[in-house]
Amino acid sequence: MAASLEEILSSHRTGRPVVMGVLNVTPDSFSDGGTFFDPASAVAQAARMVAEGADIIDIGSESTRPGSDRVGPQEQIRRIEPVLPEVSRLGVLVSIDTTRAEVAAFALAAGARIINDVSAGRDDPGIFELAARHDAALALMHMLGQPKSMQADPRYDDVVREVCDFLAARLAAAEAAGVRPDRCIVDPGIGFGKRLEHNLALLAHVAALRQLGPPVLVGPSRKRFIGELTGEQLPANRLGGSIAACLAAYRAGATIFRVHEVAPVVQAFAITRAIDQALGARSGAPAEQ
Ligand code: HH2
Repeated sequence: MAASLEEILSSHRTGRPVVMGVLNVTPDSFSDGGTFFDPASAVAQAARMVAEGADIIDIGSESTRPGSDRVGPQEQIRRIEPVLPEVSRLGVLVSIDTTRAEVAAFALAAGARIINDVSAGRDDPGIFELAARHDAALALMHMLGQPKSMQADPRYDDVVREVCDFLAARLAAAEAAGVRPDRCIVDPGIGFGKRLEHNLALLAHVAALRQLGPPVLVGPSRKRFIGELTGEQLPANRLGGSIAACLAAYRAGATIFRVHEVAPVVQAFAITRAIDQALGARSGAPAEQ
């Protein structure tokens, strides 16, 4: 059973892993650019991910890969218009991956319930007020700089502390604009202005982000750090690394996972949870005789 919005927003308390399937309606995304640019293939891919057990479909119409150019709100809306209402009709929770309030407003009117803002409200502060007005869930992600230049020379003194401080400040800004804290999700932004060691530190120290309060979302799927560690050049061949990163982040306290391949990740979590339950059953109170 797919999770409800309330189950997703309380996943950090229940430990339920939530799988968010990526749907890039773009010609140029880093791992699947162009594959789902055609509306019919995008809707078919969403239906496939729903059948595979996705709890959320995250629809994006602007690539944020390193070096990418921005796409204006009108063009973003033009791209999602034939897709988002159809995906919403599948009965799955829809999230809109955008930094622009105009695009998010269109998506919410067409059935989306979650705004996934990789700029955490810095590109367009109107997104906070919009989320508050619609009581939408709001994912706030850390990014150092802008996609065009973020990988040029990312530096931190203490990446985990700086990402936590940034997210705490953005949570406060969202709350000041009327967003309820219990509608927020935080995300360390794997690959967004980070070197290999930064990505690994953030995945290892999700527990520090958990201290902020909201559930933690991570998006390691197919990203460059997996290629750097393994030599695998093709993003589509990075499934093993993607699953390992999700499971490690789950162990550290993350509960929402943004992934390109849903079925293998759902399977990995089914096994992880069954083993966790076996552990709990054995180490719990001894059964009465
Ligand atoms: N990563 C990407 C896009 N959106 N949103 C959140 N919350 N967290 C992430 O880690 C994240 C995200 C980049 O991945 P992808 O959508 O596959 O590529 P592109 O930006 O090239 O479309």
